[in-house]
Amino acid sequence: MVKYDLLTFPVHGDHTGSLVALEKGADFPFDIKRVYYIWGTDKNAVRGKHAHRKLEQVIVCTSGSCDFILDDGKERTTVHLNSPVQGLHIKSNIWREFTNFSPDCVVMVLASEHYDESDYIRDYQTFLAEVSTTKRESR
Ligand code: T46
Repeated sequence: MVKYDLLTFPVHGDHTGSLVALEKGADFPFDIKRVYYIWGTDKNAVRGKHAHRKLEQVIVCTSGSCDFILDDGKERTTVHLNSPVQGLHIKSNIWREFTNFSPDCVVMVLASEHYDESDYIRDYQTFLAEVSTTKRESR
């Protein structure tokens, strides 16, 4: 099974609308160092196609929907995101691709580290080699 968590955030709402607050602590798994968001993506575009050596992220589809394909080097699974109340927590060494964007899709990402291109593994064969080495070392 590919490891990931689907977090459900507490909602503060009343008849005027809803609000989710994300702070490190019980409801959130790490200190947030960076936030970015992605929108205006063509339905069939495929983004991502990389893994991270260290970075952890929580991914929230604040509007619309999209699919995240997660790959740990052995298996692949698809997670459909369509709620601003849910966050997909991905740790390091998971290859991700995301696609099937609805026209109103806005993906907000909360990241544990500042942007660092050297943390990216953008070549799939390099990813497979690195995850098999990491697994051997952690035995
Ligand atoms: C991830 C998925 C979910 C920056 O300058 N700063 C940033 O913080 C980020 C995230 C990107 N960039 C630049 C780098 C590229 O020139 O923005 C451009 C597009 O980035 P990228 O092709 O990596 O975008 P995605 O949508 O394929 O991937 C992004 C994140 O990079 C990645 O960490 O997990 O969203």
